[in-house]
Amino acid sequence: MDRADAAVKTDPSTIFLKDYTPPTHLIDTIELTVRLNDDVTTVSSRLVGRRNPASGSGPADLYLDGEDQELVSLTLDGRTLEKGDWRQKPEGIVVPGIAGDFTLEVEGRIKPQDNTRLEGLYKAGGMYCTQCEAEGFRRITYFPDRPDVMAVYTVRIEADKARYPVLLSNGNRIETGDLEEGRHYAVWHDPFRKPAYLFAMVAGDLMVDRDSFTTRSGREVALEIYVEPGNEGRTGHAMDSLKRSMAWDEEVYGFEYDLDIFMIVAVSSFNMGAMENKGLNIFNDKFILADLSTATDADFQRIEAIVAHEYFHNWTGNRITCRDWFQLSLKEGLTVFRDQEFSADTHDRGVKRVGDVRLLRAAQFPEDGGPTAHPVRPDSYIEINNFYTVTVYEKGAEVVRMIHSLLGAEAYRKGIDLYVERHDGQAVTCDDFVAAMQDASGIDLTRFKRWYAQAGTPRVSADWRYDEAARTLTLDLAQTTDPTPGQPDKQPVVIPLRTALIGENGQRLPLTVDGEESGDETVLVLDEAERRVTFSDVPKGAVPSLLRGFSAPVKLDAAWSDADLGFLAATDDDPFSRWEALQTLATRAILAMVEAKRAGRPMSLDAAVVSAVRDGLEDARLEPAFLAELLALPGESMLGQAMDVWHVDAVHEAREDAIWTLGDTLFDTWLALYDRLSGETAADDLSTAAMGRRALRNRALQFLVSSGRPEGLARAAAQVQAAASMTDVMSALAALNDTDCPERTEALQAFHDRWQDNPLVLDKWFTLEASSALPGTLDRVKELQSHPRFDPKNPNRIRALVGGFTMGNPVRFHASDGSGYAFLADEVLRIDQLNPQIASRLCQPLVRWRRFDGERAKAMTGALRRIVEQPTLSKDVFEIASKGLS
Ligand code: B3K
Ligand code: ZN
Repeated sequence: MDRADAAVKTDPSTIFLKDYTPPTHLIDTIELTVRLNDDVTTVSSRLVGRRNPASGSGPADLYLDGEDQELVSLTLDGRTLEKGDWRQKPEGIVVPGIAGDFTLEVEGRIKPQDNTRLEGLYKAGGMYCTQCEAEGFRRITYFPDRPDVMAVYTVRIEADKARYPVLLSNGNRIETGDLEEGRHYAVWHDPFRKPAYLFAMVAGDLMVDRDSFTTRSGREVALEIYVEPGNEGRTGHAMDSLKRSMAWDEEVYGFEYDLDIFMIVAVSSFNMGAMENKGLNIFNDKFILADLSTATDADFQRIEAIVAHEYFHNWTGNRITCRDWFQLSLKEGLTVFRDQEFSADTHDRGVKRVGDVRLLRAAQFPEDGGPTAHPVRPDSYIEINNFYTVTVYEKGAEVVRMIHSLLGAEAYRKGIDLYVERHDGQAVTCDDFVAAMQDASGIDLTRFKRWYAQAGTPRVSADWRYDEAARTLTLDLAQTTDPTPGQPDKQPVVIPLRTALIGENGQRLPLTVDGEESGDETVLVLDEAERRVTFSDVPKGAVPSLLRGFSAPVKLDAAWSDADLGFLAATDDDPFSRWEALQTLATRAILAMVEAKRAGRPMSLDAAVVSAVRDGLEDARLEPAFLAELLALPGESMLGQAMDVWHVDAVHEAREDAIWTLGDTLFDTWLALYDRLSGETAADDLSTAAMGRRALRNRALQFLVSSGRPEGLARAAAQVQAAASMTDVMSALAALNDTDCPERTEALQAFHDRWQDNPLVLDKWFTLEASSALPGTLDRVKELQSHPRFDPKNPNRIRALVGGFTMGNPVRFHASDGSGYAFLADEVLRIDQLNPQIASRLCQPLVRWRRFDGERAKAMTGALRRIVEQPTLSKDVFEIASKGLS
């Protein structure tokens, strides 16, 4: 797509990592006063700064970012600046010729009540709150809004006392008082230097849940969670998760909290999950509010993980931050790895790993293989908000995980200690992180760093030969990475492959690798295009178990026969590898069904899958939570990814048929399992074991319903009615959701009627309606856009209904008449006028058009073209849609 065709009014420019230069000036302190008013809010700031020695000496231009505000006055060292003393830029101003120390005072006016982008200071419901990452602070006041400018903040907030009794900002509250006309103020001081993106403030009429945590050095930290009235009593799980996160971070990383107070505020309109502002995290209320009647087990686990993630940023992100936004994975990849490990330690490690890999494959692999592919450390962007991606987060976490496995836990921890010793209080790069890991361990990570620079998912092939006479097994490994936009030639990366050999009796065998005894599990490092490894003294019948624990984010193509996979699915002691073996077997079988269907042949599920599932069901050693994962068939998009062209309808039908076969053939087993697990677990038991039993019982229910037999439907309908827990209600509704039957209609209606006053629970209903594979779903989605409880501006509502359809309903979204794509284009254009970040995220499914047949691809590119032709398009959507067409 030629940029000229796009007809955007502004020509958004690209920012490059190679153009980075240090800031000309540093800001040591900022005193900010925000006077909140219904019509116009005034913001005054007083910056004390100096010339940055790292950038040079003598007079230099001071650039201040600023957007969407009225600049009232500028005062430099006590002198009011006139028009000619500074220059206006499209997205900021320049004050020229500042040589030494200076004090700059800025007065401006903003209108948070009109801020629909939800960046900067905005109103959500009846409260004011902020979101400054990545570049929201410039929408509050003129400031060098870049993460390598770190200042000490003192913030005074003034507001009407009756309507906004609670006034919060980062750090410690140092003063409060009353003002005239029923107003009041609070002053907050944060002693830690921080970049502007970590600034936060809140004003509202809020309820608070208080608790405390004693750090290991004996300091008492006040913990406060603020919610809107009506939501009190639903913060217990978040508070408990917070305390456990604080203890885990001390124990595993030696990180102790550093202020006397830690606050969380839950807001109802928020662009993403949550934000780690220093001492004052702001959360999407979806990831705080939970109680037994409204939250599923998955909700409880997600809340715990996000609370932990944001808390963990206090050290990995806040104390040590990013030099520039290209380094985003420095804080995000590392912090995701940390939250994944926290959850693994808290629950079942194997199940957690399977879930993380599922997400990586479902979302990151397609990104890495499509037109918006970018490295973990991107080299350019148009709009940085588009780079809060699964690549930067989840692949970034895999990169840190590989460092952890190459170094071992002990050296990794030494690396973390060295990283903190060197860089506490600084804004640094991914190179600095890797250097600390390398220096602390003595392991050369030069080549490993290619993971940060090179986009694309490496493919690893593994082939082997057994020599019976010599008792050797020779393993040939090779890697390649397909070209990605801007990177036609790829180099080999460093791939740690955790490997074992499983003997005929299902046990791990002792390993001799290239003549060296290596225990019964080893990490083979593939850092060239090819590598040959010889295992000696190998008995006949041994099967290699490769990429155990998913030790690298690669696509593995290994020469397993179906019989090998069946064997590993029944015996491998590595949970990921065992799960993977059954997934691979099932994928092969379902793809064979797709082929048969497309060739007009009868299709049926390979008996090997049925017997692998039966073996799993009969294996008494397996934890229920793991068994529930093992028995889940690969999703439609995973199957689509395994094909050159994703034949949406054939994949849907083949998968449905496979589930029906398993439901029907093993009906009595599912029924016995379901009935045995019923009544075994109290609905209010939130232990990991109880969650696992519920997951397995609901897996059985899914197969029972899919069999189409009346006993299955009856059990699902009864489970909805019993409404023992939200997990059981939602699982039963999901099991019924693709079947056109009175049980479904009645159950959905009853759910709606019961929960229509609870927006977060009603979102679950919107998503169920939007993700049903039944025909007519798109019309239903359009109808629900006029539902009285559907707020078309609220990100959670949009994600539930529109996202539920476009991301959660492949067969209807990809309808061959293009209706789903046209609907999405309309929505992207509508939402872009209000909230570009949400619009840009929503647009993503359209850029994957190369994966589909000609007719669909044409309709998808047509929709993208209609989007880029919109003259007032945001940078956010422009970047995604235009890259999607390129
Ligand atoms: N750091 C925030 C994400 C900010 C997104 C800005 N578009 C939450 C997190 O990753 O912890
Ligand atoms: Zn984060």
